Amino acid sequence: MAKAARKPISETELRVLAELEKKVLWLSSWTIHHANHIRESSDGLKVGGHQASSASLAAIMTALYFHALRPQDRVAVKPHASPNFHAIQYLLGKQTREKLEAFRGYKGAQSYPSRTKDADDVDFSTGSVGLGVAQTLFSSLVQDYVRSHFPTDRPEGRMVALVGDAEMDEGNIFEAILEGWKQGLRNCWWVIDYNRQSLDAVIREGLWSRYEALFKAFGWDVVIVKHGSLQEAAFKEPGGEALRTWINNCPNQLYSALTFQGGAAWRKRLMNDLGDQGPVSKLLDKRSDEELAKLMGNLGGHDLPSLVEAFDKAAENDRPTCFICYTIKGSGLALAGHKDNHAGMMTPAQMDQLRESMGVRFDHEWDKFEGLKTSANELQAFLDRVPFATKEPRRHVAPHVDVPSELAISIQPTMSTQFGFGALLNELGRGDSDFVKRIVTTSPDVTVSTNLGPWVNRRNLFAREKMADTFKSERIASTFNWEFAPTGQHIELGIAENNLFIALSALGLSHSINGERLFPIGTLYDPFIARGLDALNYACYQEARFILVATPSGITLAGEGGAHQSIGTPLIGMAQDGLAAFEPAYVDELAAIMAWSFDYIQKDGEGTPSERNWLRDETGGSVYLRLSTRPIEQIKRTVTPELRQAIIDGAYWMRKPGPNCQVIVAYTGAVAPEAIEAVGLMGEDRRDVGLLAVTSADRLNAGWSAAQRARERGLVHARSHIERLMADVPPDCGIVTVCDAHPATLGWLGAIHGHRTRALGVEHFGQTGSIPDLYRHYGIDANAIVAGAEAIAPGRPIRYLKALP
Ligand SMILES: Cc1ncc(C[n+]2csc(CCOP(=O)(O)OP(=O)(O)O)c2C)c(N)n1
Ligand SMILES: [Mg+2]
Repeated sequence: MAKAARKPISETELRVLAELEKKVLWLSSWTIHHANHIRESSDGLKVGGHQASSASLAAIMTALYFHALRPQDRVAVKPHASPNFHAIQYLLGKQTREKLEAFRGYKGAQSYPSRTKDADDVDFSTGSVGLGVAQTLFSSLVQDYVRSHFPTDRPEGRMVALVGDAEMDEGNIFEAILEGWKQGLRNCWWVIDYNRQSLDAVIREGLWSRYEALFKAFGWDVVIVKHGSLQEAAFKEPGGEALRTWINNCPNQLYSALTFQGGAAWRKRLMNDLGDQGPVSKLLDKRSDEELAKLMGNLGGHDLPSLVEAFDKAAENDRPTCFICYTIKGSGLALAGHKDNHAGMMTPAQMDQLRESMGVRFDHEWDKFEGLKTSANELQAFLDRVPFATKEPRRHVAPHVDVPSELAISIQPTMSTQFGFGALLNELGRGDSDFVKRIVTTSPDVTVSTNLGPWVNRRNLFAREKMADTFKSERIASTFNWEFAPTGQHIELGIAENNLFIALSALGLSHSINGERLFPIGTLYDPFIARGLDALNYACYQEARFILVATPSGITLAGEGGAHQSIGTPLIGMAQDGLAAFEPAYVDELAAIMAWSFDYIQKDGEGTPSERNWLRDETGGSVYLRLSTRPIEQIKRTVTPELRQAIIDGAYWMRKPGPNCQVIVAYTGAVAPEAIEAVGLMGEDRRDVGLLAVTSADRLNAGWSAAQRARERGLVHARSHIERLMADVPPDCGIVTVCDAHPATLGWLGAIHGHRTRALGVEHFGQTGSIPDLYRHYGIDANAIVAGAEAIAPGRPIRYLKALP
């Protein structure tokens, strides 16, 4: 379909945009200055890294927010340009003066744009460089996924990242580019703030051409916005070409240094290098120092006409586009170009100079239109018409989707939790409910080895275009019949765990961004959580909702050995905010946890803790399941509602300790058989031994902390689940805890009521062998449990104890 010819921007609009750019620059600089020099700060911490970084993007963000963006577009703003974002939202009436005045302060506007903590409609949080950038790419892929499955007449949004040039050093960006190419990325813009400065340094020469080649290689359009309109006009004057060539050959460091020094320095240097007593000298002579500095600072990224044109042109199609915009860090400020300016702050005197040049009176610093030439009425009318500033909420709300309270599964006598997971999904895959249609699985090249294969057989791989499985059409027998289809419900990723987590972050925000609820399930090997840990943290920070299934785990994967053995992941599960971690031993437990999870990930209520377990279950969150490939004998039992609840709350007595109990064993996960065996061995010499099955150390611990806090605030009857379970354990009883993970996972249980505790677990890794070999080697087998019990619990020697290796 032919597109309507692009209408060039009017002179009036350009004039207003220039006024707004000035205002954005002023307000962002003032916000930081205010936080440092005016607001009383008790901690004495100054705000670095914002004034120069923000100034670098003032024009680009003005052109985007006040002109190019539409309400359906979503943006990840370079972390240190957060003051610009808040200033823009302030001008648009979506940010308050109070929050700006409290920038970086308690409940004030955040230093780095925060989707959850800021009140002015941040689309994607940023802060850890590189992650927000990749998030835009995956959000675009998710938008395509959602539109394929749930057609809508809502307009397609564009996902835009404002990227620092040094931010491009982050490897996760490159992993994302590669994945985007595989998946047919569209509707994604990355605008690189090419100021050639990072935190520490001025960057290498010629980086832009590497970026250009790279992006083109992966199918992106590349738009280089190098010279502004003043420079382009000067190049057309006699002698102008010589100036263009000089600029093009000027090393980054020199350009920065001259920018910092100003007009006279520019003149001296240019006359030295280019002075010809002819046209070039004339070109320079006819400009005052100030005009010359303005000309040399007029790089494309600071020139509204060039930016508007570049954005308008690219908006004519949906191709992924990278804009390399030449800028000067600190442009328009006294800090411009200085290599130390990242943490630099303007002095009060410099700020006064800026105030004067901006025509801002004392005590009118926060006035929206102070010092601008255009009338307040005209500016306000313009702001009211800005497409991005729609009155409609830009965040969507998706209705709650009914999920089954129990999941069907036939439990085999011996089974692993990983196998159970595959079987549960396979069963779900037979269904056709709205809920099942909204499940989307994804995995970084471990779909088969984490047991998602049967599910994918039923539900297919997702691609915008249908693609047959050649093995199937050639009638070659395979366990896996995987076709790509627009209706497919599995997104197959390349091996890059960062991409998995950012994909989960994007899928897990679909309800808010696309208005369609998804139930994302991502699988990976447990040890490789560490590879994508910052991206996992990022996903949780944005309150994305997903289920992470990590399997296999621990030393229980035995023969795989070495770097495949995870030790610390349960501690990650406990420590990660926004993530409820479980490590079930039995498949019926897993089924109960998964059913609960589908509901939990949809919750978004207030954070009042429940009186039952002191967990804030109404706020919801994401879920991490640490599973195992170890087949273990399943327990024949009916999961009663009470048991189901206890499994979700984090623990239940597999064997309740009697009144004369001298020792209890608490275990989590795949070591259940060892714990059971040890309790059996001790039975002849110790009475009433208790066995505590822990399904979630994380939730037990969180509930315990919350109940203590509640009691400290006067709610004397507050009791968490674990406190109630342990209430009757006699005071002199010992506790042996055991898990295939760091002993600290359960070691804290003794602190609840002051029981002596021996925490068994894994502190070293890397050995290969069979499960019995390794459990013996690392001291988490039945004998080690018995030895631990004998060491801490009263009573006579335990007869079955063998010498420890
Ligand atoms: C993952 C991560 N590592 C380090 C930092 C600290 N840091 C903040 S900004 C920055 C340099 C950014 O340079 P650039 O992206 O070019 O932006 P500019 O400073 O030019 O605005 C660094 C290293 C961070 N925020 N995130
Ligand atoms: Mg930079």
